[in-house]
Amino acid sequence: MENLLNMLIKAWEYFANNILTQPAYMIGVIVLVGYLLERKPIYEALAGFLKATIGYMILMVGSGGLVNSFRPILTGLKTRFNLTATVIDPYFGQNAVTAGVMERFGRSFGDVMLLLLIAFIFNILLVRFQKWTKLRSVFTTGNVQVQQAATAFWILLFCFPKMGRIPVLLVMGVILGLYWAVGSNMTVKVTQNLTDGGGFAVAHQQMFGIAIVSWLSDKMAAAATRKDKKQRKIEDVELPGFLKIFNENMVATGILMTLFFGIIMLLLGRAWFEGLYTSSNGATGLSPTGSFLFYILTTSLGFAVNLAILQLGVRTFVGELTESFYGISSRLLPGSVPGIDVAATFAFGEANAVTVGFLFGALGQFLAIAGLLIFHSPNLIIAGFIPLFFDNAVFGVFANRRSGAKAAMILPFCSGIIQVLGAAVFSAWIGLSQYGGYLGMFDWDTIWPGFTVIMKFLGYAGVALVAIILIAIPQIEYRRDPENYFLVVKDYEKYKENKGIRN
Ligand code: ASC
Repeated sequence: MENLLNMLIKAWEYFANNILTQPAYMIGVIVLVGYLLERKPIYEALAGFLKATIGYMILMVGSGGLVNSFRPILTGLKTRFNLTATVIDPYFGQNAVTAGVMERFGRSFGDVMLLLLIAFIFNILLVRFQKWTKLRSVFTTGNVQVQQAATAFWILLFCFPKMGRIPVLLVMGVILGLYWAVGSNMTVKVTQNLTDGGGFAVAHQQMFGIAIVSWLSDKMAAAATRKDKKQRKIEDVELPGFLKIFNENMVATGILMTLFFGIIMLLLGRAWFEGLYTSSNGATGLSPTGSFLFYILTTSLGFAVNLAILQLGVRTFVGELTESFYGISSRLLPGSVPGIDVAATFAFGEANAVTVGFLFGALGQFLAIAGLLIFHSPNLIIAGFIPLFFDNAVFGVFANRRSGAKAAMILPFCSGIIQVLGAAVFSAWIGLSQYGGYLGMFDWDTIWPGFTVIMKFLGYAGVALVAIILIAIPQIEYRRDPENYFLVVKDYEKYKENKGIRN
């Protein structure tokens, strides 16, 4: 009996470490299973597995390239100017939990993986019982699930420091599983609109954010129509004279990022990058004989390079995923879509919206950080590249698609301010700022702090209330349009016909 249990644990660990938390293989396996369920020949299923996995790996080269080049530049501000500050970045947040959870709560980080498993299974069950839950999406982005499970684990211990090990896992497993299912479900319709029936939802760290931004954009669009004002999308803006070159995405991104990162890099100074070179044994940074000007240029233009790689990766795997998921949604999980990395949306919509969203988000964040400095906030925030880019750029894309250029500037700008202020207050309150990092993505600066307040002050009744709120959301969404609610994933063409959507 004990042997069997050990074997099961080993098998789970193997699966968790190699597949569940490695989204490239996770997506590959989903494609493989989907094709097998569709009774495709095994060689086709394997080919699909390879294409999806390789495509996802390409996406990760792009998104990893972005993060690795620009994260050190932003966090460099902390060391360069000797600031005691909390870095908002999911990996820094995860490290902060790992560093503090034993010291502060006497718990081990190992439980985080169990929490992840419980929440994931719960998410699948919620979708399986769709008839009652109205949930349509399974969260598959494993790298992000680890970070969220870690932060959620901390939050629950903060609310209930004395809660036993098993209750912690069960309670948070339910709340987190609900958040994954409900959050990604909220992105289903708008992602289908954006991708013209791409057959996936977003499973990341700003799902409520996407729903809020889309809702506000729709309101802005409706208000403009009422006033008979023409709404211009970013792609419709005709720039005069030499500014025309900004219509080409790579040129626009190249120029804007060179200006943006150029200023920050000049602020850090040449010596800082030479120091990076020495400490990394030449792996990154600027060699003492190199040109600083060209170093800045290469780094900044790398933004457009990595974005192009990322988009290529998405195009490689999305087709396979859409086609194969039919097998899963027709046999295992009816009426469902996979929730995948938010980066997948960057291959759709207007490419310049990505750049616009990022830059306006950065403006908002820097303004808020300046506010923290001016008002001598006890907790200072350092902008992390991941919240800056993956939250705000995606808000830009959805806002531009649903409303236009104005929404794509205003909404990410507001998000930037909210991210910094939310993270500053929340990370200090729950004690993670002490360990130097916080997850910091949009949902974790807004709705999670809200959940935490409810649970901290209402205790177990608060846990129940949070669960009820989450359970109620898809019910409300469903009731608003019962006829098309499932159709939007089952038959997007028919859905468009019903709604009178062209294109
Ligand atoms: C995150 C995180 C990443 C990136 C990646 C974007 O939140 O932890 O590694 O965003 O998922 O593609």
